[in-house]
Amino acid sequence: MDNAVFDEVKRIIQESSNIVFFGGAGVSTASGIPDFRSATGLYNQKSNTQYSPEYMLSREFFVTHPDEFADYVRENLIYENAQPNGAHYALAKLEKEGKLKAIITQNIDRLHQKAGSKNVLEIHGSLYEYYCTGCRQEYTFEDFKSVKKGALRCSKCSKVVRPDVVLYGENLDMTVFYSAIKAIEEADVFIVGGTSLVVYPAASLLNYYHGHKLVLINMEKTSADSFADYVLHGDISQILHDLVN
Ligand code: CNA
Repeated sequence: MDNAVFDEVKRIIQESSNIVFFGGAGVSTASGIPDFRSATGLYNQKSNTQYSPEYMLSREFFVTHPDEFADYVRENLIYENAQPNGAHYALAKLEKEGKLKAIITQNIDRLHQKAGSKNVLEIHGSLYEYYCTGCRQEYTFEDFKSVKKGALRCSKCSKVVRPDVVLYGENLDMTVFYSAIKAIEEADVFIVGGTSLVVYPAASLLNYYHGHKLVLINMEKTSADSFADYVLHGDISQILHDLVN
């Protein structure tokens, strides 16, 4: 990692009171939750089904195979005992100090909130909220967990209960997405990290930043390296911790 860039980013974080963070699965890998696209990610792991993980996380698969979908979520996405890491805590600290205005996350693991962050915009939803696809009755994670195999069915209308996450082929909640755009448009420093920036429309959020302090922190190169103002390659849990403490 480039020490001069690190020192410069540390300085701009110290001087700013309007930082916005946008992150993805790489923010939580140090907490033991695999991402999708790294060598050790979910997309590269062997599975005992004929379907690709991408397809199993699509609206089409959910609608046609609700029980297999629920089993896949239970076995591969839920890490109930995972704890926040240095990245989550560093961002929570910046918010507490009045320096960070919003966290925009593609993650569905609730670890930012576990670390104490308050203004978290979950653009892909959360695995810890559930609703009935028939009557929209809300259910809890505990309800979902109480079923050991297959999907939870609604006690009122018997339809399938699903996690409140955005699947491939589904639209984002535009209220949350517009709040994310507004925060980015108003940001002084925009830190983007732990994301491959290949999932749209999430990745298009970078287009809404108009400043000159775009900081990119990622293990591997991304398509945004060429236009970011500062690029730091490495483990974001360590880098954000070191930048903030
Ligand atoms: P991705 O496409 O799997 O990319 C992850 C990126 O993070 C890669 O570029 C890695 O190089 C990088 N990375 C991995 N570990 C680290 C680390 N320790 N430090 C720095 N960089 C690291 O994931 P994206 O978030 O870009 O894709 C969006 C998907 C992934 C969203 O829809 C999420 O819901 C989904 N996802 C979420 C979780 C979670 O909630 N923790 C886990 C897995 C996937």
